[in-house]
This record gives sequence, C-alpha cells and structure tokens, in this order.
Amino acid sequence: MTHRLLFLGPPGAGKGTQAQKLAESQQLLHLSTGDLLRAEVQAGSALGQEAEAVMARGELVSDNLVLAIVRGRLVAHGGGWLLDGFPRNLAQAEALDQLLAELNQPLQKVLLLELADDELVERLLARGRADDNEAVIRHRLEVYRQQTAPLISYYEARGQLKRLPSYGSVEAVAAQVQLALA
Ligand code: B4P
Repeated sequence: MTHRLLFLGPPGAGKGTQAQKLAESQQLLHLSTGDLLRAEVQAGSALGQEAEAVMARGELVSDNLVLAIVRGRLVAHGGGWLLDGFPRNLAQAEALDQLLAELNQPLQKVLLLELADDELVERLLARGRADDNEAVIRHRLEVYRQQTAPLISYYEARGQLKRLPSYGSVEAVAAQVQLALA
C-alpha cells in the first residue's frame, strides 16, 4: 500500500527518529524540513544563511522558504512519502492541502507523538544539537504550543489524527506506529 503520512508533535518527541525507521521499512520518501534546512545551513547557501539564525533562536523559518523546499521534493517524487516537522503552522497546513490537491495525492494519516515537557527537554539536552540548550528548547516548546499545536484539532476534525504516546524505547514507540497504520 502507498502511504502518504505526516508526523506531528513537539520538538524532541521522536518525529525524526520514528520517521526514519518507518520510511526505511516502508520505502517511503522521508521529508524532514529540519534536516533539509540544516543541510542548507551546512552548504552555506543563501537559503541556509537566512535560516541559520532563526533556527538557533528556536523560531520557525519563513513559510515561503519551507514551502519551496517541500514543493520541489514532492513534485519530483511519484511514490509514498512521510512528512516530518512540516507543516508547523496553519498557513503551512493550508498550503500543503493546496499542493496535495494539485498533485492529486491526498494525505492519509497524521501521527501525533505525545510526550511530557520534562521528558522532551531531557531527550533534547542529551541529543545536544546546536539548538538544543535549555533556554532555546523552552522557547521551541512555546512556539510549538502557539503555532503548531492548533494543527491537532485541524486534523482531528477531519478524522485523520492518531495519537501515539511516545514513552518507552524507540522500538516500543515504533511498535505503536505500526499498530496505528494497520
Ligand atoms: P526539527 O529538525 O524538526 O527537530 P525537532 O522537532 O527538534 O526534533 P524531533 O521531534 O524530530 O526529535 P528527534 O526524533 O530528533 O526542527 C528543528 C528546527 O528547524 C525548528 O526549531 C525550526 O527552526 C526549523 N524548522 C523545521 N521545520 C520547519 C518548518 N516546517 N517551518 C519552519 N521552521 C522549521 O528526537 C530527539 C532526541 O530524542 C534524539 O536524540 C533521539 O535519539 C531521542 N529519542 C527519540 N526517541 C526516543 C525514545 N523513545 N527514547 C529515548 N530517546 C529518544
């Protein structure tokens, strides 16, 4: 079966971790806007230079930048896909709806990974990426609550949302993900 899926959840909930596993096992295109932005920063492109300071502050990069990245990848791809870290606000969700209607590739499911703040902070501090210090993490959580969390009811109203507790080992969470797709 072709999967067209989206992972939603606060920073550190394990979206990237689970998306990578699932994309490998189901042979899906894994589109992580965070990874794609970090690759642009690494390459020192104009886009990367624009994104770098915004990401270091824990804020969201501009919708137009992110949309251009996602559009290019989805248009060039024919099979199943998994979006990780996108959309992150209502404007991005609406733009995604438009793009998917244009491509005639409707979204099938949204998997929401849920975890308590203290555990999120602990996981991110252990990861130790450039934007993983406590003050920036707390700000990212605030940005998530204000801008991304409204997407939960957006997708819930369409009957597309599956809530998954993200406690326990990576394997235990992966088993929940498999169950949600069955
Ligand atoms: P992202 O790259 O999307 O990263 P994240 O939300 O911080 O982490 P994720 O939930 O993927 O956690 P992970 O699996 O890595 O965003 C970074 C920044 O990019 C944003 O702040 C923003 O500036 C920008 N950005 C990205 N997308 C954007 C968009 N659409 N619009 C605008 N800006 C955008 O897991 C975290 C850690 O936990 C890892 O170390 C992992 O090993 C560990 N872990 C995972 N599962 C575990 C488990 N079950 N048990 C223990 N540890 C676990």
